[in-house]
Amino acid sequence: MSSRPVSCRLLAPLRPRGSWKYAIALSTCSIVILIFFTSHFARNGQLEWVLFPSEKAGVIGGDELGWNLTPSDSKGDVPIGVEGTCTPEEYAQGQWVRRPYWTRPGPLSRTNASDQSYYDLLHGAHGPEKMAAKEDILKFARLEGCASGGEYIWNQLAASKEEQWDRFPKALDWEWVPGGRCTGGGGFREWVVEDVLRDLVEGGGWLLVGDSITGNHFFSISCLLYPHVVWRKEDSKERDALQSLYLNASSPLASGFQYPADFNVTTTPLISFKRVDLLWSIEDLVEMHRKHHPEFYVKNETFKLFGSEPVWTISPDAYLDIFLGPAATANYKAMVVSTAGHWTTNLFRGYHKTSGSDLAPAAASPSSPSESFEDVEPLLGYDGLLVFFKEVMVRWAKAVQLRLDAHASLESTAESAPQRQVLVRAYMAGHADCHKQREPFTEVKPVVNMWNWSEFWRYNRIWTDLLSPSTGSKPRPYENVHFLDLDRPGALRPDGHVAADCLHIMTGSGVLEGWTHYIWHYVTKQIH
Ligand SMILES: *[C@@H]1O[C@H](CO)[C@@H](O)[C@H](O)[C@H]1NC(C)=O
Ligand SMILES: *[C@@H]1O[C@H](CO)[C@@H](O)[C@H](O)[C@H]1NC(C)=O
Ligand SMILES: *[C@@H]1O[C@H](CO)[C@@H](O)[C@H](O)[C@H]1NC(C)=O
Ligand SMILES: *[C@@H]1O[C@H](CO)[C@@H](O)[C@H](O)[C@H]1NC(C)=O
Ligand SMILES: CC(=O)N[C@H]1CO[C@H](CO)[C@@H](O)[C@@H]1O
Repeated sequence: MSSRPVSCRLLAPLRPRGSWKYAIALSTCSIVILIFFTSHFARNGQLEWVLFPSEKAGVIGGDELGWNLTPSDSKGDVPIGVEGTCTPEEYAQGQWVRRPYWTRPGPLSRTNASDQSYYDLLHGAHGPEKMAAKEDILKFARLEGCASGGEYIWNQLAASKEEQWDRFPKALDWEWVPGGRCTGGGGFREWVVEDVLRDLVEGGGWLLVGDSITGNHFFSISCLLYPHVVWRKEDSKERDALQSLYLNASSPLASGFQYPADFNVTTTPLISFKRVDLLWSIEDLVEMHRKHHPEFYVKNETFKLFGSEPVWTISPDAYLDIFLGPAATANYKAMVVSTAGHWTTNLFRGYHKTSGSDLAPAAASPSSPSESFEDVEPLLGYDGLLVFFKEVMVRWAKAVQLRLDAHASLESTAESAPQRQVLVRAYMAGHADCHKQREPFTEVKPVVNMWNWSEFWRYNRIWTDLLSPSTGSKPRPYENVHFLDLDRPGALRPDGHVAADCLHIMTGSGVLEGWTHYIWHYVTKQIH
């Protein structure tokens, strides 16, 4: 493993000199909120009222900031800075409802569980109930095709193994009906492909950053937006080369949009996928590990953090350069990241225990605060790896927010520049024996520990603690970095995996499509 010196610009802002800007932004924000609170309380004289985001900001009684004052007993704690009416938690608190594929226009949720219009529309017309050819899967999924093509398509659609065809069409007969305020009443945006494309063109696209599960997600989007997008990969044979979906200039929809200045239909992607397994480069992680955990190196002069498992991963600066590039090649508004699947003690071989299980908690070792590293025992197994994960993701969130702030101040003269947002999508565990499963679960079951999937929830917990506000009155710690806890719908779909394994997710079952639907809603409505 190389240990060449790291020249990572993101490590620099963590020095005290770099934090002033963030501190000023935070305190300015706090002052604004304080003044706002004080003036409203003075005007209304009602201290029990809390700030609550307007259901229709600026339409019914919204004030100048787009917030409404609503009695505190109305609806749970909605954090300041998260507008709108269908939070990730509410979306995820729904259920899978069986709706035969021929009664639905596509794999996505309607917002109204009792809406029968598709049944009415189709007058009971009945589609085939057996899969006879792999192409049938598109019919069952109600997809015309997928822009991201090749033979690969049949793996992503889970149709590659004939001996599993008896899973279909049932696996595509389920619709996610979200919970809370997302259902009925227009709380959750209805999926309309033209509206989605308009938002991607006019409001800015998405850069997806993550491992092969994010690759699954990207593929599914290429089907949802087909034939209005065309797929291209950067000119390189590398597995991690950037892949993008561009607007299909011949699509009849293409003439109906208002294109931002510098948008070029040929070169401005709507959605891109950059493979990055760990969110940091190997060199970054080796350097940070030495800094945070000298105890490993004191005990063992030949200690190595990484083993020999292959991994594709680069520095945050490298993918933020893509994200924040010029509109002609990068008109992105949102970056969606996810990681955990490669954070194993197999890749991080230095954390593997030579005896005992990596999953077992470390024996409690008495420690006194005055200890130097020579006395500290390295903490091995997942307990230790998760400590390190947390340390580097705290640095990641700070670094990303600082870079967004720096970029926003550079761009403050250009009025049309979108406010960039970074969304961290929760990581989802797989299901044991998934190819024998024929129905969704109605409640989440404990994860069976294959490939150390039983550890994934701990990575998600770290993101929750890091990115979610602890109370409704506290500003979010990283204003433009959000956590989307969307893993429940997928956790309820043991029947929704690809043919080759039980972690990757099939396109068309509604899980990946639901992520896309929710992210679109979140970016354009919740935090607009
Ligand atoms: C849901 O759909 C049903 C049937 O179309 C309709 O009667 C009902 O008003 C709808 N509910 C909401 C909240 O839109
Ligand atoms: C682009 O759109 C046109 C018109 O709908 C269609 O004929 C063509 O097949 C599309 N191209 C791709 C690559 O999907
Ligand atoms: C868009 O990009 C292509 C490829 O680089 C270029 O040939 C074309 O001139 C550009 N169009 C405009 C309007 O700038
Ligand atoms: C020291 O680290 C190397 C490389 O990680 C490892 O192979 C070796 O077993 C370690 N030695 C001890 C005594 O832990
Ligand atoms: C794929 C992987 O990382 N498997 C490991 C999960 O945890 C067990 C128990 O520690 C290991 O033996 C596996 O190698």
